[in-house]
Amino acid sequence: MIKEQLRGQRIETPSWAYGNSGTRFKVFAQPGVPRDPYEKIADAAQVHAFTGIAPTVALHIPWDRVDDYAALARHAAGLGVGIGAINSNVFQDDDYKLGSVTHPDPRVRAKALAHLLECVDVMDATGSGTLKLWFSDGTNYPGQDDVRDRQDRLAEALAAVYDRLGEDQRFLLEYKLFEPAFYMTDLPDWGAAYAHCVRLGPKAQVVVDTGHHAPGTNIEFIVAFLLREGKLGGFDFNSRFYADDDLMVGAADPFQLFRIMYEVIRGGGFTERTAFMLDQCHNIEPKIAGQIRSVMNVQEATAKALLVDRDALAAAQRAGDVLGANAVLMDAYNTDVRPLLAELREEMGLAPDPMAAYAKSGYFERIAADRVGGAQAGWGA
Ligand code: LRH
Ligand code: MN
Repeated sequence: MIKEQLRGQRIETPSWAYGNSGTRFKVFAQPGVPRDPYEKIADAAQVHAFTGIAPTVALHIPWDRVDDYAALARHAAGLGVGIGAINSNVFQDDDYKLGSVTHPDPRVRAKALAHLLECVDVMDATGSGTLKLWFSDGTNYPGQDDVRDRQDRLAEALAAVYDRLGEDQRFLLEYKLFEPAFYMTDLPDWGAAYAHCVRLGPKAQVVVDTGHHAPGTNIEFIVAFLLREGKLGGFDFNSRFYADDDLMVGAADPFQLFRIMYEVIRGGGFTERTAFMLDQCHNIEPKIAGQIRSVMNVQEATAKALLVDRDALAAAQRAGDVLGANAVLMDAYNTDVRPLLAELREEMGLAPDPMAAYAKSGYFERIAADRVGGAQAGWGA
């Protein structure tokens, strides 16, 4: 039963994780980095080839802009993967210094909205059903702009995008506590995102980026709450020790990832309606191997969460047996699921250890040798 559920797991990798990334201090280039979306998708296909559970790749526009999106989708299909969420980008243009859809100047707001609508065109062209909207919009000093007016502008733009969505399309609204704004962010937390989505309708849901909360936030509570309301659209998985570090999911806090996946399963969210996406930057570590490790981290946390003895837990909870209930959860968390997953991979026709198999494949050496010249992909900032 658990193997069956794990076999159906679907994790989406982000095209930008295969490109160069860094911090304001330095972006370290790496050998073999893709030069275009076609090569990014080829790398994403490797992650699926060795894990068997990463069949889609998210795109970011304009980083992944091409002349023929249908051809890009066919290229992906030819490699055994599909195009997942389309990510908008209204955070890198000079015009967006004071905001994008919340900017005081209607000309800038119109420009930002036009980009969001262009991303829906990309969804149509690639067959993607999901638009992910993150806004860097915010202010750095009290009084810089009117909080209420900016919310009105944001709501107006979201309504226009909502109306443009097709029958089987939806958008996921992403909140973030701070950065790049350092006083007020227009979509700072799950409550603000949830309120906008409730007002808009069923095609608007919230995405939980695990790096976008204040330290100490109980993220699994947010997950349980949003699931209960039918407003959890998905995740941007990564991990952090301090801020939006975008490290490998489960690397900083594997226990938190387990608790999140337990609430997903308990809340009926372990379905294909929930977008389990990675949103990470491999600033110093090899990127494809980093993605494979990340997919495995989510898979391990999921397997442990599926092992929770729900009946024993419910009985202990009903009995007020605090230690007993906690022990049921910890027993699952402390279970080594690696042998189970190795067995599952063999039953799926895969190598039991994806990291070792990928290393032995020589793919990295090949792309490092082939991908010489041209401009390596990055955040283009
Ligand atoms: C913002 C964010 C958002 C993306 C970007 C790559 O911090 O999490 O999801 O657009 O990272
Ligand atoms: Mn994100």
